[in-house]
Amino acid sequence: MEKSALPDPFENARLKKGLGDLNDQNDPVKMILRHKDVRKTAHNYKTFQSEAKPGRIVVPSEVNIRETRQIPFELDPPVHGAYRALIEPWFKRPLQPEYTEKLSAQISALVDEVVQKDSFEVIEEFALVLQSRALTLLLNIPYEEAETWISWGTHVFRSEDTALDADKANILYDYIDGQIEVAMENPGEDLYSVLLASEVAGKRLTKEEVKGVMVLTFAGGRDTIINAVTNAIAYLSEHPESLERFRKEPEIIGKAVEEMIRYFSPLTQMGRVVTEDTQVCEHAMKADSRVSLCWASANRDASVFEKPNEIIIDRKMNPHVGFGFSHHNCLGASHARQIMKVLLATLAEKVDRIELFECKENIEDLAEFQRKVGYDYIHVKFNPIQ
Ligand code: EMZ
Repeated sequence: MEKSALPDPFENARLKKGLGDLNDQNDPVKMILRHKDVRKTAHNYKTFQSEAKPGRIVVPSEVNIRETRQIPFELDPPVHGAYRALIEPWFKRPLQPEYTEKLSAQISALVDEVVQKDSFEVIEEFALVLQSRALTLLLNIPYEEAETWISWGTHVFRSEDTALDADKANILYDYIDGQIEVAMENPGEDLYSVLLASEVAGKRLTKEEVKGVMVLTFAGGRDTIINAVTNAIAYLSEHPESLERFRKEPEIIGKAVEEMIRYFSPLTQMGRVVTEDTQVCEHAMKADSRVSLCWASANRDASVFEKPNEIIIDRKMNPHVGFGFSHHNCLGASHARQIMKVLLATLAEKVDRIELFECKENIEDLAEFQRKVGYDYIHVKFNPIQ
């Protein structure tokens, strides 16, 4: 097996039952595993809600480490739509040419930094740095601020010892509270200031609502982007022919990004809370119980994807759910896609071959299932194009 492979642990359960079981902090989760069921459930926000107690739709549940409602993520229609409409244009800025140029300059500089090294660790020295620097563009704040976020490590709620680290979460909350105060005293062109000046249904956003958008922006795009970047580098180290294709046919890069997002599925699953007695996959579910939409499993469903366990770098039909589905599709998707496109193009331009040395897999423990999501560490060398 290739070191860069991400095996599919859900196949058996998906074929046999379509469901999986997870006991998450005594608040069990019925995992929905088939592509069709995942999409159907995601669409039905009335029976499967996101607007539950803050933190409860996340798996593992964050109810014990978070009170702030993440917006628009933890709202449902119709309220969801009003917030989403307000926030969405800002999160589409990554599609503007000036944004892409700045992102390209950042990523080029970073590749130039590491390309000289005999070996470097991708997560700490590359992916975390890349994600943090790119976030300064999304927030429209000074580049130097990235240093603070780099010092927080790869996940804002998770540390080495625990999946739900309250002390770590408080660092983020206090930081955001502080930044909101700064923006109130000294409004600028940054996301905090823009949100503070915005209205939904004729009412100014409250500080708590602004905090809700900011927590989502920091938390949702952190380990997900870091894993996508790291997994892409691991894959390319074992598939130099793909780098070669990006050089010769740069027009396939968009498809390659979608295929990587499908295959890596950086976010394994997202929960919903059941609002009334119902059924999923012929299984009775009680009101107030939890289900999850397992994007990672749906993305390997052989009834939808031919050769689901292979990266087909220019896959034509690719209805993946790596960025979620329906109303709650990923707000940061434009930013994430742009990062991945620029990354692949920059590597193709500057790197001849990637050598992979030692690595340790990061396995997400989902009781019944063990899912590799990326690495704890991975050492590589970029051999430059001469
Ligand atoms: C939440 C989530 C959003 C959650 C779309 O995903 O990402 C997770 O990484 C965070 O822990 O709070 O933001």
